[in-house]
Amino acid sequence: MPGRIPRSHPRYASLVTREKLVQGAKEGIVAWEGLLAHGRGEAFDYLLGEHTVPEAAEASRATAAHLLRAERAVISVNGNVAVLAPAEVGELAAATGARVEVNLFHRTEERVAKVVDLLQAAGIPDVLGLQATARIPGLASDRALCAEDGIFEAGTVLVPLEDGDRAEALVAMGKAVLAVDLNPLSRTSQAATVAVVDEVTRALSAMVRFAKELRNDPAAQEEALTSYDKGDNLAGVLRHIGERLRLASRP
Ligand code: PTJ
Repeated sequence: MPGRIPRSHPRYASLVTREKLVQGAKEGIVAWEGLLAHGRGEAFDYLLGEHTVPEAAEASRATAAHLLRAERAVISVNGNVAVLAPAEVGELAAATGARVEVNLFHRTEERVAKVVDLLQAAGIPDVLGLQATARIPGLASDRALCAEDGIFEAGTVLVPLEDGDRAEALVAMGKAVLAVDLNPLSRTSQAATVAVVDEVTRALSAMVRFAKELRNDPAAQEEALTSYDKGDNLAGVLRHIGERLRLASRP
């Protein structure tokens, strides 16, 4: 519980975030494996300096432009994202007109229902995912189960904290796949159309700000899309990590 963590602790925010996820796991919202995934994310965030690097902001701006221009866009939500950033998911859906769908890797009907409830309690009205009416082709895991009028038919899908298999399968379906993943080397980051290498709460907040800024400005939306180059962007992120390691290891 956050109450047990002293506010004076130098890593207070990080400990509170961990506690939220542990509590979410105890309540059956976060998969136990989600705790391991968070640890991996934290390690990359540490290497990045625990802030949004300029390349991540640029990728979040391109993501906002994609969502605004899409005819049908869906924000895919798993257990970790639901616990860490429910308000931000709702704000981004409202700002862009995207729909929200719960899609789980470690899927049980009970956990889907709990995640849907959490998102509805956060004020998101029309959450998809309870009825799995379609399958993503070429994907053996339960991640393939999705809503026909949601992820299956969407042209654009935002996939925070994704596993690489589904990102690749969605790209193979011809969709624009917008990923948020702190690991710039993951298969998800490599496969995605846009790869935002940032912590999910910071990334979604930035996307909300950019969506509001770009909403009535088609020329700026176009510029956000054309100026983004994924290869250059990821190379820039890796340079930040390399530079931090180089400085820290100077004798
Ligand atoms: O709720 P479920 O059943 O759908 O399961 C969700 C997890 C996250 C367990 C599932 O999608 C999974 O196993 O994911 P992976 O393959 O472990 O990948 C998660 C990626 O997210 C890793 O590359 C992490 O670095 C990254 N990550 C973890 N926490 C964050 C993050 N990226 C951004 N923000 C975070 N807070």
